Amino acid sequence: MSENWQQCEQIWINARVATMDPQIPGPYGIIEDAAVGVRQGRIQALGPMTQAELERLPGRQIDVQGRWLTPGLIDSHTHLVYGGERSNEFSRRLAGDSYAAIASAGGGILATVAATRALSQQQLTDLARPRLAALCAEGVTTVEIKSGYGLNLPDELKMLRAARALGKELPVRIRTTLLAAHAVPPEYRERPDDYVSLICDELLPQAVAEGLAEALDVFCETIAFTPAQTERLLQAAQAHGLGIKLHAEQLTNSGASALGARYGAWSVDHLEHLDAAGVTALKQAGTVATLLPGAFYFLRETQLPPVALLRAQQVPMALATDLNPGSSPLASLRLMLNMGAVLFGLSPVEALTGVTRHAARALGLGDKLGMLATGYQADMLLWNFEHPDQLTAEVGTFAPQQRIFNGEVCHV
Ligand code: DI6
Ligand code: FE
Repeated sequence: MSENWQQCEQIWINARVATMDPQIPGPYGIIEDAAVGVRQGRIQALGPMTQAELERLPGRQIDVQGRWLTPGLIDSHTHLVYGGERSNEFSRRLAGDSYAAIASAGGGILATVAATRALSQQQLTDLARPRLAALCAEGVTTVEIKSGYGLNLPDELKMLRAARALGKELPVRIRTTLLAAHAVPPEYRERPDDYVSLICDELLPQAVAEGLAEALDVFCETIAFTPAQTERLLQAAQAHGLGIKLHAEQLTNSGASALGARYGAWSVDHLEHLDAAGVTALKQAGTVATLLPGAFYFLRETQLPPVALLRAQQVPMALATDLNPGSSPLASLRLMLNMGAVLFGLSPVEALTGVTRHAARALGLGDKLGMLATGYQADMLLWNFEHPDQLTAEVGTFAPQQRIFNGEVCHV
């Protein structure tokens, strides 16, 4: 028995482990009859184990009797801190209006900006808590939350603080992204470049100084920021050592993905209008392509992201909820697995990889999260399904039996 096992504080035994580790052959990187040992919140040892070895194991043991362990799920793209709601726009779109037309008429993101500015940090946290709890109940252990409904210094920082506060209340890892460049605020309607300067010169440095964001994101789109404005923002992010994410090619093709790739973006997201040149740029840079089927579905988009091209070029694909009040008010990552398969043609293995290993990479956390392997964080889920394909095939039929966060079994 190796020293690694001797040092474990707690060991899950008799498990079937879908490690998601690409070094383990076969779909899902499955290890049968396995044990997973944890020490100080991390996986200390993992592997198949015979009955004789089991008898000599130290530490506290949890016998899971042949049930499955997977990595905790990661929602790598959300806007789940916001005020108000936009069901009126839903009704307008059902009657034929487009998302872009509603946005251009002062609705859309700006409607949520007004509602968000009117609330306190505590009120925003209180409103966001049930959305986050819904994700957690399905097995999510890491969530990225963006700002982007404040669009000025105090309100953007208020959003980031509200998001960070949630991570202190619930057993979930929160990563925050500054999306001050989500829309041009009404005060700057006639001079958007001045708003970009405000972000580069004040907002971004302040968020970094207070340690409130790991990454910067920009909505690069005809109704938001131009590629030139986006590039200025990416330069500022790079100068401050932030990770880079982009909302790219959602409504039109602007070449934002290739731009993001040039700046070493962790991910570019949406991508319905991504072209072949963009796919090649992502491949060369190792940037993750994040697909958001909830927004595609909810906006009744018909242009599909180029999944076959992404697959052929082996670009890592992540899946996320994009949880937000306008284009994806859908607090279910499990639903996204199903939609990723049914709407976009991902296989169940690709879908689960998109909310584990590739999602971790989309957050710059690919060396710590997203698979079960020695040295990785012990964020794990215990399930009693028959086969991991069920995670993608079914919605709402079963929940994790244990949710393990940093090696601790929790009750959320
Ligand atoms: N694209 C989206 O789908 C969300 N943000 C973005 O840039 C929508 C945000 C909203 O409508 O409130
Ligand atoms: Fe988004």
